[in-house]
Amino acid sequence: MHADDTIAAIGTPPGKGAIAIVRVSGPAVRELARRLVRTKDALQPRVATSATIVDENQRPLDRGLALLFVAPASYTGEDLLELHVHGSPVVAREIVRAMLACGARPAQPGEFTRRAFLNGKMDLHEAEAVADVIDAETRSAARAALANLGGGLANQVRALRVALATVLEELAAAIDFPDEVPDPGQERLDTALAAVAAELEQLRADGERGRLVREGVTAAIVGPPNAGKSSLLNALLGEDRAIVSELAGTTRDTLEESIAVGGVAVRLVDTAGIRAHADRLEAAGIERAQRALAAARIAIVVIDGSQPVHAEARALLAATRDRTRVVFFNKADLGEAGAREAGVADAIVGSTRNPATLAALREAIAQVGWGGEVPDLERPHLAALREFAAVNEALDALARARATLAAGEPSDFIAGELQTAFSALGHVSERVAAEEVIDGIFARFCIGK
Ligand SMILES: Nc1nc2c(ncn2[C@@H]2O[C@H](COP(=O)(O)OP(=O)(O)OP(=O)(O)O)[C@@H](O)[C@H]2O)c(=O)[nH]1
Ligand SMILES: [Mg+2]
Repeated sequence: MHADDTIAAIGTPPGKGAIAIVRVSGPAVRELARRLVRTKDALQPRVATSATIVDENQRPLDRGLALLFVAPASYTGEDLLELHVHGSPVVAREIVRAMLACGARPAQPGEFTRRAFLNGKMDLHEAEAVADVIDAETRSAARAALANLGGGLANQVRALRVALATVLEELAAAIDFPDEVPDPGQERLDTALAAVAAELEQLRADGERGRLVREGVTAAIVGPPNAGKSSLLNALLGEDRAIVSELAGTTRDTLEESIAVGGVAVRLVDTAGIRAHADRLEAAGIERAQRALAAARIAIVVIDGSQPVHAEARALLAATRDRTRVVFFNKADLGEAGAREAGVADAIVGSTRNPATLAALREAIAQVGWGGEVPDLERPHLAALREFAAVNEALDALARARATLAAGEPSDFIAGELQTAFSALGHVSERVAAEEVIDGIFARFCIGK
């Protein structure tokens, strides 16, 4: 499949930088290179060549490096030219403008990668991994995305499909030629299906871990006014992000910042102190706090532990009892009377000013949030929801097939279920997807990728 138009875009982020990269891909690339790139010697594929870039009227725009890739040995599978120029947004824009003047058109977000997909350079799983590498907020997320670059997942799932197809063929042969081909036997069938199911379970479990490191979790910092919620946000963040004051009701709006805890991005949401008697403005803040609490995966309940625990704090402790939460009694430097009296198991008693308390809180967040440190994910794993859906469908069908066998039904009864599992897995391993799925994937990309 070859596009008949040529796309151009700046591949580096907007703003000043050391280098800006302009990319252009498509059938007109070599013609564009002839018109816009002046070099001493002819451009050789894959050789970085010092060049003067000129506009459509041959006026010099910049000096830089030109890199030509010839189809199909390029990222997009088409002729592709990269110009590395000085990192001025004006220069890069002028070069793109000259390319457009010579017949190229501006690239859509993700269009280079989309062409790579259409030209068979990568499957959808890998295309999404490209977006995930770019979106990664933590080192673990980047590692996990990297594990998905390369066709590893498709190959693994394809092998599982072959295993299912072999079982289906054996069943078919036994049905068609009952005299020559023996029935495969319940035990042998179950062993084969169990092995496929176990591998799918592993892909799914790794996929859940991948989603955690990729997407991170949200933790709402909630508690009565003046408990030290904003102080906690600032301390965990290591900067004075939120306003802190001795006045109750300082924080009105929710405020969100990300930190990395044990390889996982944690979005901390500081909220307004929750109390019953509040003015209108404060009440609006409290409502937002309640919403943030409801939406968060983890509740960090902050209470002034140096004072007797009053009704509002008790109500919040009761309301979050069945949630994934960390209870923190703050201001231990002033006393621990309240913390002792409340008697909450696993509560952390300490101070936002004490580094040991902060370390304990980070540890507790990782423990309640996802069971501790997340090891890096270095195997290919499920990433997109449609991949999870396909594997779930296959696992369900396999479970039904195994139940049928266990119930002593004739083995050809399971053929339909195996067919279902086989087709479902095709959505992961084969390059088939509805146009809107493809559109959805590439809409995530930035322009120039
Ligand atoms: N002694 C002591 N004071 C603290 C500690 N942590 C915070 N504070 C103080 O407690 C007061 C309230 O802190 P904030 O972080 O603004 O409390 P908050 O929970 O965000 O309050 P609201 O936004 O009003 O709901 C400030 O004067 C902080 O300096 C601590 O560990 N020990
Ligand atoms: Mg506050």
